[in-house]
Amino acid sequence: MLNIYFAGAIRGGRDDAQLYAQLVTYLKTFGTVLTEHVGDEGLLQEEKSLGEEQIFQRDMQWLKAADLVIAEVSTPSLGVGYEIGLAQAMGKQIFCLYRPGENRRLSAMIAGNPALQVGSYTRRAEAEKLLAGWIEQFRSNREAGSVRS
Ligand code: 6K6
Repeated sequence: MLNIYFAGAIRGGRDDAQLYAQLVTYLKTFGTVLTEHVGDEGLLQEEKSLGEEQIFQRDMQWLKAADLVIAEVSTPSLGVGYEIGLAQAMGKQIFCLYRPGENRRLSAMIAGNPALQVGSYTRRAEAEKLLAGWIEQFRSNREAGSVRS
């Protein structure tokens, strides 16, 4: 079973919250999504009862436990950028989904980072296709022993 860490903007902005929820639902067909709250307003409200440090410590534990990290990076977020950097330092496989928009451009720290796989999409179905392809690739690399488990 795969442990998936899904990252998406929280304080960075919740414009894509519904999309995160849909992507989390899709990802749950492949494994356990450790960070379901990122797409769930109800769960996120519960998170408010946790202190900031508790949130940080718990998310770090989940990041360590994750097999792969999927970040939706269309809404710029300090937290998501930080999670991506840490995941890279931990040697995790990281896949970034980006929806180009008129008034934004993806940070060069993500777009120019050869350690990340960044996929652009317009519609959710395209994002899901990218996810399915990445997860398939991750699984076959893991079976071949080229990715640590
Ligand atoms: C509830 C309402 C507002 O804030 C909360 C509780 N906060 C968080 N709960 C869980 N994970 C969080 C929280 N804040 C940030 N994160 C982590 O950072 C998530 O894993 C997201 O991927 C990322 C979002 O960072 P920001 O900078 O956009 O908040």
